[in-house]
Amino acid sequence: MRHCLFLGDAHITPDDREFQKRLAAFLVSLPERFDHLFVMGDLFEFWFGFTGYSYEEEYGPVLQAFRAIASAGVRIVYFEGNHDFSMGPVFTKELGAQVFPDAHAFNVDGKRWFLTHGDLVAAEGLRYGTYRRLIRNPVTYALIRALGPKRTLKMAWKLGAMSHRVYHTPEAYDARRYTTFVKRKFAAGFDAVIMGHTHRAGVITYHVGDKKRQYVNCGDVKKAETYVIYNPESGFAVKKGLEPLTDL
Ligand SMILES: [Mn+2]
Repeated sequence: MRHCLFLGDAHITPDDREFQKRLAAFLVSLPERFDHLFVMGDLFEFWFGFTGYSYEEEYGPVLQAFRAIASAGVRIVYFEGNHDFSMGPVFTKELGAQVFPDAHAFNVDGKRWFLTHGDLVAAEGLRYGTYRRLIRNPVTYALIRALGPKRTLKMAWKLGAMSHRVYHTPEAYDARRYTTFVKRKFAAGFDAVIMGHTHRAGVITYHVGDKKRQYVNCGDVKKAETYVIYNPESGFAVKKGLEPLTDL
């Protein structure tokens, strides 16, 4: 893993044709420049992976770009959010993506990274945890599968609105909760904690003893057009603007 790009929280809807095309044009400029694309969750306003349903109608431009970069050798790593869950065969089979429903740790250039969407950080001790358990359980998944894509998608926009009410509370973005969480991860030996969900991009460096630790958030790739890059020489950096990349 050498050159990585992190993005998320676009909450793309089928109506977002212009943004989807803009993001697609940006994504297809990644091969040769980045070998890993980390989607940090909530890229889509709603995604549930059904076998035999590919979301072409809803998210065609973005999916075509994913296909192009996957076949050009970019490894896609997807951390599910609170709007996109059970990514399913489009991601795991067709795009060959690594999909993580919750959190995962990677060793990169001798450092330990902890990655997760971030909704559970805000959820600790809140009604949000209950909401998440309600959505993310085998019974709900079975019900969604039984409903099928057409009926589920009709309902999804209502569920999305519910999720926004539950998640987008002041507590949900309370920076102190994130600070407490990342410090706990630093104490556990992680060098970097990488998340999304707050829609606030940043690379914050902490000095823990003689070690440098970092909290990285990729922010909102749609409204703020922010994302984060990593390379072994200069580390993490926030970038802004979705013009296709031209420099190497
Ligand atoms: Mn989220």
